[in-house]
Order: sequence, then C-alpha cells, then structure tokens
Amino acid sequence: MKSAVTISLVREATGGPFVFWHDLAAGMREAAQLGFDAVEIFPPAAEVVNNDEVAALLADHKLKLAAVGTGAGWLKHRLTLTNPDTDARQRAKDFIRSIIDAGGRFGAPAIIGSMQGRWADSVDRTMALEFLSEALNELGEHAAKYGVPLLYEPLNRYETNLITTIADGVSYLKQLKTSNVKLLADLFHMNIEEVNVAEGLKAGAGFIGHVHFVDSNRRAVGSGHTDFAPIVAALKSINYSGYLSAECFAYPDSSTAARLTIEGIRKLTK
Ligand code: LER
Ligand code: MN
Repeated sequence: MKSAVTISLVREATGGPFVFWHDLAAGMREAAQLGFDAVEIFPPAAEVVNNDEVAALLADHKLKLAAVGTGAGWLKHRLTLTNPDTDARQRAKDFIRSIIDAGGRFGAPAIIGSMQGRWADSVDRTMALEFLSEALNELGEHAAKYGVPLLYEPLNRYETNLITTIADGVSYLKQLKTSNVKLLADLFHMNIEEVNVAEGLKAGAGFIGHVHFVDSNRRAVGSGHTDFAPIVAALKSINYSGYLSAECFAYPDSSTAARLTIEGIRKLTK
C-alpha cells in the first residue's frame, strides 16, 4: 500500500478535512520531506492541476499524484450529478470531465464525492440513481482513456442519502454498464455507516480503488478511537495495493497531522 496526503486549494473548503492548505509548492515540499509517495489535490478548477508547473513540482519532489477531488464543483458552483435540471447536470459532468483530464495527464483518478448530490422532493431516489448511473457510465469510460478508474465515494448519511456503505456501493457499481468505476473507502464515513469497518472493506474486495485513511474523529490516524490493526489486515486480505490517503483535519496543525499519518502508515503496514 502507498501513502498520500491531501492538499486543498479551495478557499470555500477552509476548515474542512484536508492536511495542507492553499499552497501547492509548500504542501508538496513537506509531503516529500516526510516521505509520502504521493499527494491528493483538491483544486478549485482543473486548470490549477492541468499545467506544466504541477508536472515540474511532482517531478522535482519525486511525488506521484494519487487522485484529484471534484468537490469544488459543489462548493463553488453548487453543481451535482443528480440535479433535476438537465443543463445543470451537464455542467456538473463537464466540470468532472475537466478534472478527469487534469488527473489523467498524471495517471491519477478523479473522485466523485459531494458532486453525487442527494435525492429530494423533485428527484426521487430511483431517478437520482439513474442520473448518477448515466453520468458514471459516461465519465467512467472517459477516465478509461487515461488508463485510470473513476472513483465513487459513498458518504455518510449527513452528506448524501444515495449510497452510504461499501456493500451498497458494490451492488450499485455491479449494475453500471462501465466496469471502470471503483469505490473510494473513506474510513471516516465508514465509521459512521458500517456495522464493522474491517468487514465493510472485505465486502469491497475487487472494487476498492482508493482509501481515505483517517481516524474516527476525522483527525490523523491514531488521534481517535478507530482500531486500525483489523482495518489494515482487511485491506491486506483483499490484496488492496492502492493509496492510503490522509484526508483529515489539519489538527493540531498541518505538519503534525501529516507526520502522525506517515508514522501511522509505516507502523501499521510494516
Ligand atoms: C470527500 O472525500 C469527502 O470525504 C466528503 O466528506 C467531502 O464532502
Ligand atoms: Mn473522503
């Protein structure tokens, strides 16, 4: 398993669960110094990632790009893939497509988290899942052009009412036309929704493409009450070889959260 740490460049996300903030060069420098394999970027727009400067930074620091978030589509533009309005859904898809292109350039998948939206009065659950499937089929095939999957993230009940567990995520992905969408298992959301986090991960065998590695209180590994040993054992048992990516609060500060994460990953995976 490989290590990654998040860098947010989205003003509207300030205070959210990201380790490094607002300065890509500084975040990458510290990630490299600490020995992370990769960074996960949360950009305000695709152009912020899809440029030669980012290519140079990654090369200089010998870092990979683990994944790129699309949440700014929601935070900045209020776009979701389940909006009742056809034009709004199209704008949501266009935003995600541009992020897929940006990550694809560096061999990194895009993440669909908050842009999945939720069902409500004007769009019932069946219709919302149909809209989501249509988008995931189209965007999953687009990601395949870069040889990367598209990551779909089940969220906890307070952030979506569509898919909240890994097992439901697997059933849902199985009925898509594309086989190029994988699940993002975020241990914070799983701590809220799963009966047992390790068993939830085992239910995702073959379908998990990325892990947000974070403790129960959304702080760095070791800072909450999550028992990580069975979780890492479960990931090993399903031969997961992707990233353990620190999507956690910069608590008590960015440097400490990053250091606690890399130390935790090293201890747990040795
Ligand atoms: C994004 O990865 C995530 O976990 C969400 O909680 C953000 O809304
Ligand atoms: Mn997450």
